[in-house]
Amino acid sequence: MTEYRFIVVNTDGEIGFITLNRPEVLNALNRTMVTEIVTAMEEFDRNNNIKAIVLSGSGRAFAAGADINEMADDDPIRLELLNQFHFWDRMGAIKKPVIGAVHGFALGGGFELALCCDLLFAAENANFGFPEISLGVMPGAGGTQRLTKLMGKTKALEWLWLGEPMSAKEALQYGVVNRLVAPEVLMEETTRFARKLAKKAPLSLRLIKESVLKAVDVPLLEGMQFERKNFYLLFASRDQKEGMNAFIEKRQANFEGR
Ligand code: DAK
Repeated sequence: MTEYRFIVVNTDGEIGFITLNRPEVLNALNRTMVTEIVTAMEEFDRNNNIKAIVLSGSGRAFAAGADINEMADDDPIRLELLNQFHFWDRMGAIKKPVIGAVHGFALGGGFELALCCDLLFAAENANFGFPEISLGVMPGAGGTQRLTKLMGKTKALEWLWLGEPMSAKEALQYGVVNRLVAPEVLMEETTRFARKLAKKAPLSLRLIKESVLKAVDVPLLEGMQFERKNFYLLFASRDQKEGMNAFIEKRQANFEGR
């Protein structure tokens, strides 16, 4: 496995865990850390033994945003040449389920990182927000787009303009997170859910994710056509035969992801 400086990567059965690990700066995302997160996600995505990925933060936060010290002197040409957005795009292209387990602050780039996850479990003490406006900038790694698609224009504008934090309860109310749990059981509950997913037919998980992400971007008819192709494709899998035969034979299906 690759050696990492700012994240901890480990596995437990079929679940891959990525933990942001700069607790002394509330897991502020420096460039190396973002590269490491993507590298670890892609390694898990390629690993046939891993069925789902859980992303979390160590210490008292998920992540308090991009590292302000690192970007304070940036200029547009340097940003263009660094092409850091490329890494964020790669996060959005992970095929396996990615579940974020958020506690404490998820601000700015930290919130954008959470929004790259497919599902979010939040501790009751989680705190989401886009404080970029107080720094004289705005979200640039998908925040204005992903938040708007989740909660609608008017609420998203309120949060992005004010830059104030959103409580975990509000995040649940507006469909930003899936579940709210007590901080002490956040990892346990998230892992339990990930294990449930790990038992499902892997190709179905993958093509459902692809189809749902498509729905966010395209008109209904185009999305339906895309869905249909994926539906046909699953009938070419051994798992479709296994799943249906198992039902008929009244036994548990044994999925292989093929
Ligand atoms: N960057 C660097 N250091 C940070 C940090 C951050 N974002 N957030 C916290 N820290 C550091 C603090 O400086 C402090 O360090 P020391 O003073 O101990 O050395 C340590 O973490 C503990 O923080 P505090 O002492 O401030 O803790 P408090 O509980 O009092 O306050 C806080 C917690 C989260 C309210 C506060 O730390 C805070 O306001 N942090 C900044 C939050 C913020 O503005 N985040 C948004 C940053 S803008 C991009 C992609 C994405 C982005 C940019 C570019 N490209 C692909 C190019 C995203 C931009 C952003 O996220």
